[in-house]
Amino acid sequence: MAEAILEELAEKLIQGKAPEVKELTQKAIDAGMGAGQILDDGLVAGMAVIGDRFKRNEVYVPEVLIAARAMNAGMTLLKPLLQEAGVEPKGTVVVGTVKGDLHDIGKNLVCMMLEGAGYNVVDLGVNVEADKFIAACDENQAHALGMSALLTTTMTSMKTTIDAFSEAGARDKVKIIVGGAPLTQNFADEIGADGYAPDAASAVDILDEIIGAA
Ligand code: B12
Repeated sequence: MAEAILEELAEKLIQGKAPEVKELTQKAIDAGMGAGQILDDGLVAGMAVIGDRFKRNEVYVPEVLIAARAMNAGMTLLKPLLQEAGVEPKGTVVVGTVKGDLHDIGKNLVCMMLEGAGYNVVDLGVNVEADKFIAACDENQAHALGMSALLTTTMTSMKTTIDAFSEAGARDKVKIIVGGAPLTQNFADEIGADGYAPDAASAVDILDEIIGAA
């Protein structure tokens, strides 16, 4: 019975059906299932399928956004219960688009995927200066920082930011991952990032790997 509800919940999330996801989340809660179980075996399981399909180009940005909206519909019911139950997130990740860059569609997808995978995400928005990244990582005791850049002219802000972390003595406290259409693994290596991912679903994989939260 429990398994059937959670399977249906994952399936409706994959289909992007927000009202049904909300309804089934409530049904699972009413059936006495734990918030952590509903999250992991229902919502996160569904989002993982979307992530895999997105990686394989079987679904595109709109489908991911619609699935993320459905995920949020379930999360509004689960969040208070998760807090009450003290279910720990996998880790805290500060995310932002670097200074001079206003592109945020990819960054928002990364945030949604990370939240969907069980991370606590602090989204700083766009045009974020190095000092703001450093302060936010410190205030939130972040395990990781994710930086996004879509312009060849702003990719360099990533190196400036990583250098600023080193100068502030904060580089060892946080793992740094980078992404955005013009980036490559080579570039990430050159600027001293800990990880790079070409898409939002792989961002989860790389983060799980480098902070050991899989
Ligand atoms: C939409 C868009 C805009 C919108 C942005 C709206 C918004 N809210 O984001 C607007 C109109 C504002 C805009 C403005 C500009 N844009 Co523009 N824009 C685009 C466009 C068409 C799509 C970008 C996008 O959203 N892609 C979809 C997302 C899902 O993909 P993504 O961002 O790459 O993200 C994925 C991965 O890269 C990865 N990822 C992303 N971030 C991160 C972070 C981490 C940590 C990780 C792990 C992974 C990761 O995961 C994401 C999901 O899978 C691209 C062209 C293109 N086809 O890419 C041009 C493009 C990026 N823009 C370009 C330019 C030049 C500009 C402007 C300078 C234009 C102008 N002359 O004013 C301004 C710059 C404004 C500024 N200061 O930022 C150029 C950049 C060229 C270059 N080599 O630098 C492009 C490539 C267009 C072109 N062919 O010339 N733009």
